[in-house]
Amino acid sequence: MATKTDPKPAGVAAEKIRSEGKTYEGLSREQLIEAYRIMYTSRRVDDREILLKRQQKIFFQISGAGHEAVGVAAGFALKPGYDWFYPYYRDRALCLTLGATQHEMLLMAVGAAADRQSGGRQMPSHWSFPKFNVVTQSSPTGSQILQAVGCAEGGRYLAAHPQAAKKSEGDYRQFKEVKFQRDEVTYVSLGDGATSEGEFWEAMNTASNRKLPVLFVIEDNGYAISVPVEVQTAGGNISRLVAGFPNFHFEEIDGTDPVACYAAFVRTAAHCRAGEGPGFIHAHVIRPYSHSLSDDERLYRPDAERNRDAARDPITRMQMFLIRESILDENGINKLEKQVEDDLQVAVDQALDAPPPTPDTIALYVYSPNLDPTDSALQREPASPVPAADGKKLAPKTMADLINATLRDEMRRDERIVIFGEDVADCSRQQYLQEKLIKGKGGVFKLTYGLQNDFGCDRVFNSPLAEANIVGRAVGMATRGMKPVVEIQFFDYIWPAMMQLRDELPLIRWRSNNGFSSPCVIRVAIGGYLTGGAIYHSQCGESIFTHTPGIRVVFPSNALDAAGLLRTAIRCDDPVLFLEHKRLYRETFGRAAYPGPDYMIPFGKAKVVQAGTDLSVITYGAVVPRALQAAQKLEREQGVKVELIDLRCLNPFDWETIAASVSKTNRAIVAYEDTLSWGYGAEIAARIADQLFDHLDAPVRRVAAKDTFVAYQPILEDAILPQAEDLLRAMKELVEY
Ligand SMILES: Cc1ncc(C[n+]2csc(CCOP(=O)(O)OP(=O)(O)O)c2C)c(N)n1
Ligand SMILES: [Mg+2]
Repeated sequence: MATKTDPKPAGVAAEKIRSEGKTYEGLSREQLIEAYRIMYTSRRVDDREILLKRQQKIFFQISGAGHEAVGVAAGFALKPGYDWFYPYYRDRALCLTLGATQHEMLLMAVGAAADRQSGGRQMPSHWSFPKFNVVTQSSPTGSQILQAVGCAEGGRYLAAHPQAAKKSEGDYRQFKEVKFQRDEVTYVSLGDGATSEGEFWEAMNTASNRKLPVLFVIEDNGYAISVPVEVQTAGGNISRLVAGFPNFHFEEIDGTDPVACYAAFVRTAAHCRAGEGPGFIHAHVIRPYSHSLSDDERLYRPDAERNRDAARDPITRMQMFLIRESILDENGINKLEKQVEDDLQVAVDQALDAPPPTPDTIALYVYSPNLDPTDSALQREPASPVPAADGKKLAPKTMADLINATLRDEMRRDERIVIFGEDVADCSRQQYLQEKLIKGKGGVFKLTYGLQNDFGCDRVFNSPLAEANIVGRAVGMATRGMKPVVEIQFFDYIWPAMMQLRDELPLIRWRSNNGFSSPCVIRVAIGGYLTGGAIYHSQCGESIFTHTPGIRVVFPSNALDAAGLLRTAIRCDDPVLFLEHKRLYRETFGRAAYPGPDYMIPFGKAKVVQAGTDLSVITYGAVVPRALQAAQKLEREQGVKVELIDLRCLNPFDWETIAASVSKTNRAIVAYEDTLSWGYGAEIAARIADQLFDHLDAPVRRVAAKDTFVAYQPILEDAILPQAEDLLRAMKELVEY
């Protein structure tokens, strides 16, 4: 093991005196004993969990065996509750060093009600300790890395805008304690296998480019389940591949040697804290216990290879080191281990006695328990339009104008808001703006135009062309209490962010038992009817997101609703997917004067666009004006009165308004722009059939797109998407049924 000492003085007595004060890369003898105690505890918790799993007293086990030394070293070099941590599942020793207890770990393993990390929702070793800034972890390999980047950016932003951290009444800020340190570091660790995930490279790119204080730790045990590192990583060594990223401090170390690891962490953390950029520690470790209890590595690793690993076991190496350095003798080691065993037994007994959660807790924390965005009290009337200088009323504005105005007013009101995405800035090369050489862009649809100019480039900036990067960073920032309002340029390109949108963003609160939350806003340009938008600029697909618990989904059809709902989205304590129909951005339909900086519409409240008695049409988005056109024609031609309902918000949706309407008209059409089968309307139709069956005089009909993608040629596009004529035909059929 690496030690840094003065040359040995002559004579035993002299050596004894010297060795009392001797340190090992700055670690005292007491710290080394403590390191061993934690490493040994970590290993023994794994051993006990394995036993408990075999006895079917717990339901899953994954160990940190072989990774203890690097974890303890990181925990010694960094500061719990000051720095931030995104540890992966093998970081048991790190968490113990930061202050977590074996008791808390075992409560998670049995899935106890008292498991504060997740309330019995997550597998063991999915760490979450708010008091130490250990942020809730999930199972997808690599999804934590971009969040760590966002977390580091959040810290840096807050250091530059300290007043933004202040609590404020009346919106999400009331419920979030925001803390930051000027020289904080964000630790994120992952395995050699996880470095193959695209999100790893996206995170490295942004951390490097923005010189962020992120400390990447690769715990390289040579395998990802059964796949060896040379298959995973070109050339077999990740350090060689990443060496070209600027601004990094790199270390490649023996991760089974806590002293060498500690020294590397101290050097790397100093680089990060000084604002020089990110750090990268590549630690070679071992994996003595197979991947998990579901894996038997003897199927793909011969004994000789496994024995070579065993010879580097950090627990035995550390034991031998302590004895060799006369820090502990055999007796001392035995005493320490006995104490660990005794403490562990108490923790195991307590965990086995701990009652499980009751099933009535399952819906807790899917959404914020503090702020209900459906509360009718949020509703505000539009401010009366300010008369223009010439006394005339202000000209009605488009949906695009009002979204832009709402963003501007909210940014003025709440300094925690940052906006980023592809092309959203006015101009990344600031000096062009300052010298007034250019006008600025502000988004491909110009929705964010002028915001960088008004609020500066640390609040409005371009991201790389990488959607997971946008959402993952937003999740990390929002976890810190920031309010990122990010943009996905086209719904058709939301899919690279799907891991973040499905497995991370909506789950942060529920899986951490309300320990963390991530209420950001994802604005997305969506939809077709563009004449030439074709397959990749016309998609809908909202039902994929309404199918995901934990994320609110909003889809306005007009300018006023867009303004009111966007404001609610921004002030909300839940994550929101805000879908903006491209065709409606500048449509004449639904223009309005700006309703002022307080205008809000609660979520889950539909709007009755026109009242009627003969048939209910339930729809949203760009189908609203088409349905209105059809309904007006039907009334002119046949005197049929259609009740047209614009849902406005898809999750939650306004079942009460639907039920009241269908109970009155006894006939229902659900119309939507997405493909017919498995679309959003299928759920509404099923609920009507299920709960309003006795009121129905006709089958529930759906009008939607054909089950294809949207084609380029306008004749095909028209045939694929639902048109006013399709709606009219269905309305006629249903009233005549
Ligand atoms: C996105 C994703 N794909 C697959 C898995 C299944 N899986 C869990 S761990 C693992 C291997 C991880 O290997 P590595 O990153 O080297 O970490 P190690 O387990 O070796 O410490 C795989 C494939 C997963 N959890 N997430
Ligand atoms: Mg591995």
